[in-house]
Amino acid sequence: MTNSPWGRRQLLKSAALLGGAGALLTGRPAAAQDHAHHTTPAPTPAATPRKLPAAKKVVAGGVTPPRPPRLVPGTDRPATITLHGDALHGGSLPFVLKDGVKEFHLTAHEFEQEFAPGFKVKVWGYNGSSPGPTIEAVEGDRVRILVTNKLPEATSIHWHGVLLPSGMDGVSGLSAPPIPPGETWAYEFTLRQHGTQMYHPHFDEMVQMAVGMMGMFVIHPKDADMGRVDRDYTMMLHAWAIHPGTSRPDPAVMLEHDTWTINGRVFPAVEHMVVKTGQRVRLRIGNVSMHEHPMHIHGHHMWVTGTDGGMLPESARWPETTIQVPVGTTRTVEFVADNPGDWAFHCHKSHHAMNTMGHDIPNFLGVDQKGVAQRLAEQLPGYMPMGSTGMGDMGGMAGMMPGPRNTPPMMSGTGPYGALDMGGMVTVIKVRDTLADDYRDPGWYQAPKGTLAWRVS
Ligand SMILES: [Cu+2]
Repeated sequence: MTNSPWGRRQLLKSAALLGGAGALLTGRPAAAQDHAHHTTPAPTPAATPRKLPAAKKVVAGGVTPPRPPRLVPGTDRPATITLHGDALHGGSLPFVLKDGVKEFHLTAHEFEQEFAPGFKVKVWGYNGSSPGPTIEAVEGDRVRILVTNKLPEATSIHWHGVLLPSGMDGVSGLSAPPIPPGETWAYEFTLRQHGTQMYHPHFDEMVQMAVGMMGMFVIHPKDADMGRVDRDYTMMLHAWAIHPGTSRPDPAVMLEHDTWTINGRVFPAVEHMVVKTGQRVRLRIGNVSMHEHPMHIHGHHMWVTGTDGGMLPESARWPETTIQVPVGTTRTVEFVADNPGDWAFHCHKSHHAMNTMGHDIPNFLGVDQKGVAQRLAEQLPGYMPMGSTGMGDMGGMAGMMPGPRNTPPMMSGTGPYGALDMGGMVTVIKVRDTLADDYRDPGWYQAPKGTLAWRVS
């Protein structure tokens, strides 16, 4: 524990306040004490239900599976690809057609999800995934969504931004009763809009969303020519408080989150987006976390084409390189991938582009701390201070040294040119002139001669 940034923070606090290892001996991270603004206890493990969908495994050794083109059933429109979604349906929830109604089935339950290989988190989600599978349909469809509750408490689903009858809106106690544990309820409505929407509980939402219950709801326009793109991606951003050494998100934390995910994974385990040069690409980004996320694209300009309030008229679209995704909204952007290469796509809050750390570690930047470190190390074996020249080395060091159990290194990506010094809410857009038909991961970009930065002296 002492070698992690968390450990450093704890040790410093302990040394200052408790004269030693007091806080360590309690076994409870100080942040849990600092930020317990609310008294709601962490959810208790669900009673073991008999049959649950298996949790999806993080794709090990190569985070990006092939994503061959797939069509929205009954149309010639490219279906959306939900990052880390299953291979067969691209992360969209399969349905059965019953008397003209598309019937979907979501099961809310607890399971373990690997945010990165070896970093296992006990989440609540749907059908073995957090965020749950994307509900993908077409404007004009009548949909019925069966929701089975296998959680230890009641739940409901609110269809965020979907225009529907009041009784289907899923606000427990206001629209309809909540769904008790063990029961299955149905929501049914006709989609009279198109756009990028979401779903999430509206029962004990502070706890249920904090531990992972959410999903995307993509509605394609009835007009097949409207807003056509070549590649369509869907992702949800989320903020978690998973105290180092633990595996259960702490819903009582209001703002000091420590784990930042794109579709329930942290960089470098976040799926990359693989596109062909010249393609028009759509990114649908949802956020029901407690923080806004300014998502930044490299190498391209993107146009904001929609929100959860609908598609923007062309005259109202504007170009950005960073799109703010506020809390409780979706943002849809498009860009033409006209620049081959490996391009970062990440939250521009630099604390969100890294993995676990305490945010109030003392600032030692520029301080000669050799003497201090030595004296502290005498009292606290294993003590290691924050770098005097920055924290760039820490990812590598934290990656090599044993940290708290079940805690990813702070910044741990490795690229073709070495350490990436990033984690959290980061992924890569790979633009290539040629790709295999199934859009399998082409590997790292080879910079053509004369296009790579070089050492001068
Ligand atoms: Cu962010």
